[in-house]
Amino acid sequence: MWRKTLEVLMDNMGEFVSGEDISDQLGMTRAAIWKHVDQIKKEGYLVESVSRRGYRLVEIPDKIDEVIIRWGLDTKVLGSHIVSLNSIESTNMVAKEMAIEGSKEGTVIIADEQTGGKGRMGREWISPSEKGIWMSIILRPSIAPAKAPLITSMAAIAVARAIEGVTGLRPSIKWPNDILIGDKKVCGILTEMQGDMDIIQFVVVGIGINANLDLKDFPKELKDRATSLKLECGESVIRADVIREVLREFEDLYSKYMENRDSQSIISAISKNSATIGKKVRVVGVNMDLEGVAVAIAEDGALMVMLDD
Ligand code: BTX
Repeated sequence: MWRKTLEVLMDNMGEFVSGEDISDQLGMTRAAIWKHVDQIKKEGYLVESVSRRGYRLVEIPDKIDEVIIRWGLDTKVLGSHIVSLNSIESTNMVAKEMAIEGSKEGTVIIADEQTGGKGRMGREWISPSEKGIWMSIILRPSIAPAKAPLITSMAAIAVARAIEGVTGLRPSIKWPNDILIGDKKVCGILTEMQGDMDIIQFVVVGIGINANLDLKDFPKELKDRATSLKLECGESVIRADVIREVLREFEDLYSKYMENRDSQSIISAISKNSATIGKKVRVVGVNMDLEGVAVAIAEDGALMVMLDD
């Protein structure tokens, strides 16, 4: 219930609101409001209490909380339902369970910490507490499964744009699912889907962004291959600001694509920012191991590789 009081204080950020006004708005006693404010302070928000003037929210902490993320979020679908969790094995796992149970398109599951964060092909994704953005988005696009890689591409463009918008850094996209700053990984995307031959039932887009990790947060083997927004800009970012931007950019690309089914703008955006095209690559999959030069990205989001032969 304290979140209701927090919403009122956030709507009046920087201004005093009397306990009486809040209790009238929420239909609760002033004693209840007082308890809520006490809880809000314990949660790390800076609230001034001045007798006869009321309460004033002065500072919002860098927290993963649905109220903070929703604040000023102007998307229609993505983030229409947000579930924020403290610690969980993997947000993709929770999202898949929720999608199977019928959660609606645009649901976002986000956690402060993942104890078993997943990369592709069973790899591990390091997700320390309070340092990053570990989130999964449920989508229900009416497209053929073969087009699913486009969703990963949209997410990658959205993350790159959000990072640039919030920090001014210029990330590049390593096909298909990594965002780099320089040659270091700052974000990974894990798209998982369920469907049959012709139609997708749901897609879960898992996005891991290293927001405020310090060098000591990375294991030894990743120290020179991974980075964080904080390490690159020299100051911490407010994670909710980045999350809102990702949701906004992603929704923009996704809704346009669902409307006109034209992948060209996605392909050209991802090609323009590509850290892969023109490079020698080794493509390792479950049943393949190929080497060649990445030449282009195809209409369905696949990477076109020119093999030596
Ligand atoms: P990937 O398989 O492309 O990358 C995994 C590899 O990246 C690891 O083997 C390791 O070398 C490196 N790595 C691990 N953790 C990090 C990190 N924090 N920063 C940089 N490099 C790292 C990429 O898979 C897809 C990752 C998706 C993560 C999100 S978080 C929310 C959602 N829930 C979940 O369990 N996974 C997704």
